[in-house]
Amino acid sequence: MHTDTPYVPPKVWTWNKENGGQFAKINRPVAGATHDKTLPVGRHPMQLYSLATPNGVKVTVMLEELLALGHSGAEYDAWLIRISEGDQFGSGFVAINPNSKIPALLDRSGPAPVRVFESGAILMHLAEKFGAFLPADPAQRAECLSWLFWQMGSAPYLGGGFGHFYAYAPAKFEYPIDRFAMEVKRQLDVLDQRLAQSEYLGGDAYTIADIAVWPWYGALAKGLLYSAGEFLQVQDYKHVQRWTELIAARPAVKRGRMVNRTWGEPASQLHERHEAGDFDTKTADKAAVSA
Ligand SMILES: N[C@@H](CCC(=O)N[C@@H](CS)C(=O)NCC(=O)O)C(=O)O
Repeated sequence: MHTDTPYVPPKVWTWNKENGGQFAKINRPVAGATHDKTLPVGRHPMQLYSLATPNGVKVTVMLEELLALGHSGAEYDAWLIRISEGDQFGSGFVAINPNSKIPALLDRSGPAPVRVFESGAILMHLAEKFGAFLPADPAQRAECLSWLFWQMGSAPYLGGGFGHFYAYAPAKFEYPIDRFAMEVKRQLDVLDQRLAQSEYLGGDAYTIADIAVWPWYGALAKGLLYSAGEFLQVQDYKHVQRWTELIAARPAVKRGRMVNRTWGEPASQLHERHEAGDFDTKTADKAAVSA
């Protein structure tokens, strides 16, 4: 509970279930399943269990990009995991991701299903499997993977650090907001300086580095994350702005953003995706009409 008295940590931390904050209901200090629940399995080689947060969008964009290139092996069923309702703690989900976070992929294309969790690992798995969006040339590959892992290491400061204290914490505290705003502006400048040198993060080609970074930093640059555009003066990062628009215009990106989305314009929400035609017939606006 927040009070004005300075906090003195006790000798031993204990779990205070009433500590407030937007995610207090789902946060726990232990791992593992809370209930039995089998996951549904569709007919396609790739079974994705996810939600359209930035981490989820990385994978649906990648699958849509692969399909756009003609890789039919990337056909997928995208099942909705409602993290605010604790679906990530169902036994079936935990068997695929012991870390209980979306996105999680079950690749059923081989003799035995392969589970993959962590969005960066999923992007690499798909890129290597289909030989796409990850350059073969060793120097270009190293540059691409460096930016991919930059994203994995940096975004927690943006989401769990800045976003949490600026938008979600039960009260506004200057110290963490100041600390994480400084870090996020530094990160935007890192991207801006890189994108002043090359069209995409990895170089001349669009790669899984862009697919990983765009859902977070592109959304931030458009002022769509945490309503923080003005606070962080995102318009000043001109090269990030150019790159954000370039990627947003890709048809596969437009589709990928819609999958497993349960908020925003009904026409932008495709709660589950099982067929390419679902984008035309099953968005929330149309589902509401046919219900
Ligand atoms: N490093 C992970 C982060 C995944 C992650 O944080 N997922 C969030 C949604 S964006 C989640 O599932 N949260 C549910 C929870 O923490 O219980 C990845 O990139 O896959």
